[in-house]
Amino acid sequence: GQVIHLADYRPTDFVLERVDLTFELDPTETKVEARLIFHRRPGADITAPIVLDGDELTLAGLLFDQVELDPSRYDATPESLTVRDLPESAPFELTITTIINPEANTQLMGLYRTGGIYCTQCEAEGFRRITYFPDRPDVLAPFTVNIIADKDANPLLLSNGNFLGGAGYGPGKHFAAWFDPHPKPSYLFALVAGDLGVVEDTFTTTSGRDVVLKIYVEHGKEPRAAYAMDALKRSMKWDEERFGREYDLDIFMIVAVSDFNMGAMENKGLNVFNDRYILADPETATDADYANIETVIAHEYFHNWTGNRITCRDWFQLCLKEGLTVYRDQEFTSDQRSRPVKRIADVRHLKSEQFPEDGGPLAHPVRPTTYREINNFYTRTVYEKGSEVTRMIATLLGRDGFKKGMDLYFDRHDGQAVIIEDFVKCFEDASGRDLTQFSLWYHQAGTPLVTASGAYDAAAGTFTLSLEQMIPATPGQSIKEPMHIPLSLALFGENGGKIEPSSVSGAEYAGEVLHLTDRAQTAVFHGIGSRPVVSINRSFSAPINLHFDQSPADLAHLARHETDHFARWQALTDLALPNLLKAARDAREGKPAACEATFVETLIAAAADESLEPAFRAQALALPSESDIARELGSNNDPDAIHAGRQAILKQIADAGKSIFAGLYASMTTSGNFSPDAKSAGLRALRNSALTYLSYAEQTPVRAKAAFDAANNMTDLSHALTLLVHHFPETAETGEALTAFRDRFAENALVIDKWFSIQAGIPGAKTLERVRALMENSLFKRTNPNRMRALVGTFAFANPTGFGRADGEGYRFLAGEILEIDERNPQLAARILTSMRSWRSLEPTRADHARAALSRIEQAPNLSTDVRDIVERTLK
Ligand code: BAL
Ligand code: ZN
Repeated sequence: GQVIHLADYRPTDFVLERVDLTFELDPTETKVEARLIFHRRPGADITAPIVLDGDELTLAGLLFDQVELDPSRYDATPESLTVRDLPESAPFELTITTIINPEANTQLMGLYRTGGIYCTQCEAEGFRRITYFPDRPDVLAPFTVNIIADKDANPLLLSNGNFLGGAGYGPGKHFAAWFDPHPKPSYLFALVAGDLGVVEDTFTTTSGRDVVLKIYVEHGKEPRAAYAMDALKRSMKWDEERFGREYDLDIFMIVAVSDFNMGAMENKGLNVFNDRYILADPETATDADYANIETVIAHEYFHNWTGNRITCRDWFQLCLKEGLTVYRDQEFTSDQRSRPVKRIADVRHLKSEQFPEDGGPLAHPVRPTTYREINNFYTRTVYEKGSEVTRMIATLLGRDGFKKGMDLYFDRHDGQAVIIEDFVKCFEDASGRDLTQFSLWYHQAGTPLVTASGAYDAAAGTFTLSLEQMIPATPGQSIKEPMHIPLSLALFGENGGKIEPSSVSGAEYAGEVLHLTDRAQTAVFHGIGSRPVVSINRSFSAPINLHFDQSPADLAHLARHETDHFARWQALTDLALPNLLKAARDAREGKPAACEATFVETLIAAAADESLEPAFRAQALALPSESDIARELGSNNDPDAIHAGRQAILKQIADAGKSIFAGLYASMTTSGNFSPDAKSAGLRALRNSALTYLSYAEQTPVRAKAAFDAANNMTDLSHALTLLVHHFPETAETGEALTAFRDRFAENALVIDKWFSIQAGIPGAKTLERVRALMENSLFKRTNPNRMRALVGTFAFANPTGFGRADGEGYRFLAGEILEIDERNPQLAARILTSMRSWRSLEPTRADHARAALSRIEQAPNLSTDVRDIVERTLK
């Protein structure tokens, strides 16, 4: 694959007026007839041929205005179809026939088979595996789709838009026709055919349109789609209330499939989902599963406006729809659940996934300017940092200003394929605020580092805050400009109350937001009568690393008195981190860990504080992860020492808080029937966190095994199992629990994924042997992406001591797996390979092993573009 540059963008020479597709479905020989009506774009070169995209295609027929085209007028290769001598301005019709093999499509891009049904995935460039087409997001047209198939095997024939009609079609066959009136790019095309069960409901929009809602799942699984349906209706309502966005077709369908590369796909009117984001019941789904379902349902639904009605001009603009839509789904969840707890969870995720990306060889701007393989840009940076950038616009403009900008965006660009600059302009026009400097957030990669120091002058009654920003060099960007960093900031007095400054000089400060715009800036807060404790970057208003040397006493003060609960959690984390870093260093030198008393006391006080939500307290007790500690340490990392140090700290907290944890374990119970709501989930989270600490204190699997035996929902069951397996792996209790779990859920693929991933996460060098053995287990399925991610993905991404064992065998194992997966499913292989992105921060011996494993991949013949791109960038 060659490198694609944003600067090379130009519109197509031909405008696509409409698309008429006919599929004659067959597992191995599906015939696709595409009738495409084009005209030459006014002003385009009148000699230009039309060049359509293909991927592994064979042309089986080509008509020009219904007449067979002379071979001298076209060239067809698997990758393109070029037609010459076309009319200067009159519309013309190309009828293209291709024969494709869904059964053999193991890439899961284009039309493929999963669980006996036909389904499609076209984003980003899958449609070109179905037929020759101008397969780019700025080519929009209305689609008509006719589907012909065996009636018995495929009672269900679905595509985008509204149902036109259907009937018998010769012996044993039938057909259905669909029409989508909303012009759309090919990446939003979908087709599903097969035999599935359905859950139905209806939704009436504010303007009175009745919409039929259908969720299709495997027969027998219908009851497990109830929560997804509920989440869908709540999403539809919320988008009307918060963003004024109504649904625009007569029907909205979701199909759940078990083999899917992504989480889900927002095809117009016909979302296709990885079934893990649809299926849930108390027996088989954890609270996290329910929360994920709610999020993904909302996310895909919200794309109907941010992505579908207004789409991207080119794939460099991916954050235009993804960053914005993540922001919208995060806001939805915040409104449905607890805002601070959601913010804590999102920031944890951002720091553990996006920060390492932004700080490593795969770093790229939110709006990149080059790519080799677009599949590799569905990244945490485009999605989650993209959301943070949108959130900062909302912070800069305020809730009303942001709403005005969004309204303008919907008004101005409905039906268009646009770029980030169009989006930002709407907020500038709506607010009058210049966002030129702010826009650097889209263009400069790397996590800014803000260094702060404060000084109080009692005589002058001033507090002086000195701030400096530094944006690290990233691949292709060595020099950076200072950014506009909105820092939510407040001052707290000794009694815990807020101190309001009489004025602030040296920086814009309004609505409790301080605007850092220069490389170095000094803000002076006037009218400060006593020494303040300052809280910076409250609610994580900017996605930055903050270095601010605050005393443990000041952090403890914020942990008790901050009105922003996210900032309380941040203060607790800032208290924990130095202890964890020191423990890792001590463990490396064979010294015992020692934990600061202020930290332990403050943490336990927060855990016991009944004025705080249980879910918040559980988040506080979940200390920074081993990869968080590795990121803070930065270089020369030894995963074993980090693990040992963290375990030692956990043990000290467990011993110090034993009676508190025993009390929480006894009292944090839910009553009545299981409910997946946020409050009940919070109780379970805190109770399970208490169980973990108690087990650390007691150092026996007895309590965890009792919890496993008593569990009446998957949250408690899988928590107890994880505790047993990760901390007491060799005990009889653990062996029994693992077997019981497998036997009970052998028929449930999503639960068996948990069985695999829990074992893949066992700390320590021995886990690799277990992973290898599990790959031979009869329940293991190489071809299923969820299963592969559960075992190999969890091992590589979430097991620093197992994957990163000192002899390098984990990296060599991964290299072999990547090469094998790549032959079948390059997208999946490339994704799992990104687990190597932080290899340079390892200590030299491990880093050498990692480099060697990466080199082995790099030198393998026949690598996909996907894997080649990742491995070359990772090694560079
Ligand atoms: N567009 C790909 C899946 C998603 O982000 O919704
Ligand atoms: Zn999305």
